[in-house]
Amino acid sequence: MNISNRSWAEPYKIKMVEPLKMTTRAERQAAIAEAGYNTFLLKSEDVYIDLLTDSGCGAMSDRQWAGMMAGDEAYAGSANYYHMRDTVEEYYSYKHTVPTHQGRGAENILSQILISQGDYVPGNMYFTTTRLHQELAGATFVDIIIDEAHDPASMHPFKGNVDLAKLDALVADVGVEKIPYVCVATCVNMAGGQPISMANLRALRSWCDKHKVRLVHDMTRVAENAYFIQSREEGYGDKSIREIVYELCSLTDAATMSSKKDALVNIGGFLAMNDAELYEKACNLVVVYEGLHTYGGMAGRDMEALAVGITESVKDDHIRARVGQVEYLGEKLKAMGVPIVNPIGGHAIFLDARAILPNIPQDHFPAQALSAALYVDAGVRSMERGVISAGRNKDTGENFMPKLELVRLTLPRRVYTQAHMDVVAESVCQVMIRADEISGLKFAYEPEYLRFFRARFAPIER
Ligand code: PLI
Repeated sequence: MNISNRSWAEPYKIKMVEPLKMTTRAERQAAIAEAGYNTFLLKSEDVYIDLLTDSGCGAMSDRQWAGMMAGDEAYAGSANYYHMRDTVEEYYSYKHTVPTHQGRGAENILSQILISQGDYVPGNMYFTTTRLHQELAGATFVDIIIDEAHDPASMHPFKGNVDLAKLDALVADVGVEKIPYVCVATCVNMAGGQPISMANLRALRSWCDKHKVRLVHDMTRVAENAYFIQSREEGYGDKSIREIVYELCSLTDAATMSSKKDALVNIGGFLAMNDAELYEKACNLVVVYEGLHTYGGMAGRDMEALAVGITESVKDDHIRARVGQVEYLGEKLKAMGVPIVNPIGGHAIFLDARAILPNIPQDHFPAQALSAALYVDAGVRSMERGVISAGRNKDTGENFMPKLELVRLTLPRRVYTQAHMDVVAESVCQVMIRADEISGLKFAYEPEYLRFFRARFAPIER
C-alpha cells in the first residue's frame, strides 16, 4: 500500500478530562426558550460542545499550570510581570507593556488617551468592543477593509487587507488631523478569521509614515495570521511562525491584546507600545481602571501563565494543528454542501445564514435563529455574528445591516477532538435539511450596549 497523503495529529496528549453532561432534545428546547433564544444566556452545563468562542476557554499546558504555582502575588513589582513584559518584547517587539484584565481593558485605555471628540478611527472591519470604546471616547469608526471581505464567496487569500484608497478618501473627506490612529487587526474576526498579508501591512506602514498617523495593532490572533502568511505569501514559506509574528508586530507602533485567544490563557490582556510618552499616559490611566501598572487587573500567576503561553503560541506545530482543526471542520461542512465563509479562517467556521435560511429576512435575525436551532439539535453552542452583533448606528439609531449574516462555530484551542468535529458537522447538516422549520425572531429585550451578549428574543409566529 502506498500512502501518499499522510495524516497529521495534535502535538500533545490529554492528561486531564472534564466530563460533559448529555441532554435530551426536550431539555435543550426548554433551555433555549429559557435563555430567550440567545446562546450567551445558556448555562454552560447544558451545552455539549461549546463553540461559542475561542476566548479564555482554551486548555493550558502542564508548563502553564506549573507557572501558575510560581505566582508572585505581590501588589507591586511582581516577578511574573517582568517575565511577561520581557516575553512580550522578545516575541512581539513592543518595548513597553501595560497589563489589563482582558482586551477591552486595553481598548478603553488606548481610546481614552488617543481619541478626541469628533475624530475618525479607520479599521479593517469593526470589532464589537473595539468600536464601542472608540465611540464612547468620541470617535466614529470607518471601515477600510477591502470589498472582498464583505463577500462570503470571495476566495481572496488575504481578505483582512486594507484598501489604501479608502484611507485616502477618508483623509480627503475629514482631514488627516481628525485621524488619531489606524487600527489594524491581524486575522480579522468579523470577516471570518481572515488574514492580512505582510505586503499589505508594509504598504499601510508606509501610508502611516507618510501621513504621520500612528498604526495600532489588534494582535488578538496574530499567530493565526502568521500561519496564513507562511502558507500563502511568497517569500514566507521558509520563515517560522515566530519570525513572522515578530515581523508583523514590528511594523506597528502599539498593540491591544486579548491574551485569552492566541496566547492560550483563560484571562488577561495588555496594551503594548514603543513610544515612552504613550506608555506614561497608559500607566496614568491603568491605575484608575485596572490596577497598578505592574499587574493591571491580572494575578501574578496569570501573568506567568501568559508568559509561557506566548512562547507556546508561536510554535509551528501548535499553530498548524490549531488551524488544521478549523480546516478539518470547514472542509467536512463544505463536502456536505453547507455554505460557509471562504476561504476557511483561522479560529472559526462562519455559516452563511442568509444562504441557509433564504426565507427569513435580515430584520428577523436569521443568524440568531440558526444559532438557537443548532443548539436544540445536538447541544452545540455557536454565536450570532450578523445584524444583532453589528448593533445600531450611534447617530441615527438605525440597525446596521451588515452584508455578512453569519453564525460562528469557534474552536477553543487544544480542547476538542476530531470526533467532536464530526458530531458538529453532522448536526449542522441535519439543521440545514430541516431549515424550513426554523422561524425568525424578534427582540423581547434589547440592551443599550453590546446587545448581542444579553438580548432576549421571541419567535415570530408563522
Ligand atoms: O474579550 P476581550 O475583552 O479579552 O477582547 C476583546 C477583543 C478584541 N479584539 C478582537 C479581535 C476580539 O476578538 C476580542 C474578543 N473577542 C471575543 C470575546 C470573541 O468571542 O471573538
